[in-house]
Amino acid sequence: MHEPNDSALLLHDAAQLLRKARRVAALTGAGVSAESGVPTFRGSDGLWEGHRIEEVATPQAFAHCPELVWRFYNQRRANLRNIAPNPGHYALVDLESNFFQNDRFSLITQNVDGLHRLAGNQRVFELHGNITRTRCTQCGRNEARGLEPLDDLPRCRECHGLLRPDIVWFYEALPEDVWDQAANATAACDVFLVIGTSAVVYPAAGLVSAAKEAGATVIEINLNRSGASSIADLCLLGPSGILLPQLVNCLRTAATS
Ligand code: BV8
Ligand code: ZN
Repeated sequence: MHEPNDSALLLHDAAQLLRKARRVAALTGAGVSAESGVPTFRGSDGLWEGHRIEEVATPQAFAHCPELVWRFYNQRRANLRNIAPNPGHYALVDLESNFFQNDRFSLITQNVDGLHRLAGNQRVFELHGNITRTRCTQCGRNEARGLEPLDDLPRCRECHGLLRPDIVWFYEALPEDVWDQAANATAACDVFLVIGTSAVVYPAAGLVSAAKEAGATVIEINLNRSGASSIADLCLLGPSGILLPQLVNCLRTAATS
């Protein structure tokens, strides 16, 4: 694994690897949205109103105090109304639209903010759900609600059951179809980008070693070292909103030279 000695050299190496790749998969975490102003989980020492995220984002917390959990999500929904994708998001759209068309680019995200689709990526697998959708705890009805303000305890328009965010909480299983598509994309890729994630939440973080075992080259982009760094073949340290556009520019230059 290269140490980050000369970022220009590392960018060049990473671009060469992408240039030779047929299929690319990218796993993103909260770090990709950080430069859009979305707080990360563990950067803010993982606390929200003094609660640990792992304590608020659970079915137990929702059963015990649904108001607290809805306050947590309604506040994040409100924050997202003033948030836009950043150059890192658009660089990933560039990769899918101009370099790896026809389903050869798979974007696997742990993020629930919807910014990858908002930026324009098409083939997006949201492992942990999406904060703009609600699900009825009574009839299971799944609704796209955008970022409209919701009640403190929102009710289903069909059966008046209590709604929950359509998000995978801790100790809940990931959506099977989404997981299968993400695992298949990981097994089929030549280059696996792991971007802006501490790689501590499973089973998502397990995709990094799965990619490696399937023979992919793993390239990490992160501000700091993470749980993926020891597996990565290349570690580009820096903000993804800067490094991703630089990487795509390098790839574009390499492709035209
Ligand atoms: C499950 C929705 C079983 C909520 C989320 C002990 C050991 C191993 C596993 C476990 C264990 N105990 C419990 C578990 C399982 C648990 C888990 O992994 N826990 C961890 C904490 C130990 N996992 C689960 O519970 C999963 N389910 O296992 O179910 C099961 C199976 C069958 C049937 C029933 C049950 C469910 C996990 C999903 C939880 N939901 N999100 C919400 O969002 O409100 S996880 C949450 O963490 C977010 O989705 C987030 O995306 C995810 C990971 O965090 P990151 O995205 O990585 O964010 P973080 O802040 O940590 O890091 C940011 C990174 O960005 C940093 O590295 C930073 O350096 C970098 N960065 C910052 N700025 C930038 C940057 N990089 C580049 N540029 C920048 N500008
Ligand atoms: Zn209902």
